[in-house]
Amino acid sequence: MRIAIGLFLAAATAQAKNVVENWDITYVTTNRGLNQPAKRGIGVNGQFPLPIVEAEIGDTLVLNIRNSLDTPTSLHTHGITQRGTNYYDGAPFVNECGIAPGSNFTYEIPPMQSGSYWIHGHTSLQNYDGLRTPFIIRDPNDPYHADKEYLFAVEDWWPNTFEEIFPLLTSSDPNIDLFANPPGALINGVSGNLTEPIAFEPGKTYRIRLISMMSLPLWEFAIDNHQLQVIEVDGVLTKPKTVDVVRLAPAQRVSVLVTAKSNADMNYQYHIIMFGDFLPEIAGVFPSVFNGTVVYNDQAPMFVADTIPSAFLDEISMESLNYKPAFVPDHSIYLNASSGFTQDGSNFESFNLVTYEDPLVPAIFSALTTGDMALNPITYGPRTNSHVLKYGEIVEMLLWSATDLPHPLHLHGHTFQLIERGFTNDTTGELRNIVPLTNFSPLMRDTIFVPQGEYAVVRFKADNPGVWNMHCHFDWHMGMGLNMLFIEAPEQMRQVIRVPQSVIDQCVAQGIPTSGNAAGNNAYNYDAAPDLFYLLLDNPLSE
Ligand SMILES: [Cu+2]
Repeated sequence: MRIAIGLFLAAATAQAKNVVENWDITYVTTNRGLNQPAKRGIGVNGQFPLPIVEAEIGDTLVLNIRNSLDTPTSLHTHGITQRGTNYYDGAPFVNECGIAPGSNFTYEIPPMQSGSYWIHGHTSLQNYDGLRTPFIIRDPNDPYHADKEYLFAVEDWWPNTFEEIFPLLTSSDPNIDLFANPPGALINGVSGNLTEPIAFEPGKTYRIRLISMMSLPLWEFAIDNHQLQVIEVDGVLTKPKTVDVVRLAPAQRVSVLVTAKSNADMNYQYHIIMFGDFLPEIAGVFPSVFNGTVVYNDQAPMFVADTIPSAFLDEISMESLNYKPAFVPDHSIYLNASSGFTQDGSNFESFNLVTYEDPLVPAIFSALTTGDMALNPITYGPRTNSHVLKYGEIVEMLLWSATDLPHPLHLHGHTFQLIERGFTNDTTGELRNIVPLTNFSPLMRDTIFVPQGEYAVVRFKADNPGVWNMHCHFDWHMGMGLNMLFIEAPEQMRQVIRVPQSVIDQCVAQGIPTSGNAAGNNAYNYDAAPDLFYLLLDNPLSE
């Protein structure tokens, strides 16, 4: 028995490898093959699309980055919990100082999870300008078998850069049309109009990975006359759930298994639809329908469907595969995601009317260097909306979206259990939808979509010492301040987090301090940190 275990470990060690990516992050001016003007996007090694990253569970991802932009950059491996490597989570002024222009930096990320993820820029919405790519980690012992895999990674591509659109987002001018230059869709990096056929053989099973790298729209995936069996949500395996259509909000991922027909008498269409109830209908743009072919037989006729299904996943009824009943909360946090306005009518987004701005000192350094003051949220500055968590406590977030905007909310470093959904105006609670509290394993994911006028209750265990962003994954909203921080177990952080010299060197190169509170001082003086300004729920300029 002892020998068998030894052999198993040796085999596992021998298989683990470094997956090395050498990326020179560069500007690329292009329209990505879409019918729109070219813009200055952000590519890798002078090219689009970016290389897709693939690994096996146990591998280490080594991302060798050269920053050839004229501004700092950083990369977030979305959904990877970064246990013990908080400094590689990629959020500037949270986990690191950003990679200085003209310099090199290496992220070394042991991916302990399998599943469907993505890697994207986290500095100044570089994601919006194209710095994003799928990241797939396979598990040779995956309980779900498929004969073959297909991937659909979908992103929107706007003809303006984030720097160009940002002043329009916050402007007090009511006549600005944010959709005057609407986006196109890219499927697997190329124009949605060039959908690739996929081949099915009778009787075989296919795993289709759906990865949303959208900045704003949602999208749906369906195959005519085929059912989709959901088996993975945001990297977490689920009990199989049969659906006709999968809808994804920005940053969400889903894997489905599809069993092919038993004969090759017909071919079928798959559909990818880019849309958003909160987006204006624009002829030829929203909603956008892209049809591709599922080929069984070149000679066979095409099946014609009457309708294309459209629906959210019923997440409340879904279960994670490993039995973990609903957590019992120790600490509940109400987070109202809402628009807010300044006295002059400028528009921001906020949690609880605090609109986020980077501290002067990255929060990881404040947590590691300020002693007992690290337990006081104000140490991280008045504009970071920091919540300090105790090691191991169960944290409940009540995510409230009472205003006219929906939000895909993403927590770094964790997956959370979905416990409850409902409507913010449901005073009697009749429409509350709550998971069973026993004999049920709530869905766990890292990005939850909260539609306008609705709320969600999620819970997670604070067992990953570090500083973690929680933000809206609509790039527009994150840029407008819908962002906050969890300072998770700062005392335990000091025992497990050893920030590499390469991270410190990037701060030194950019003159960014690596100790003290958000203002680089002791915790009782944060005058130099970005100051809180009060937002109003209603625009004072509108009648
Ligand atoms: Cu949002």
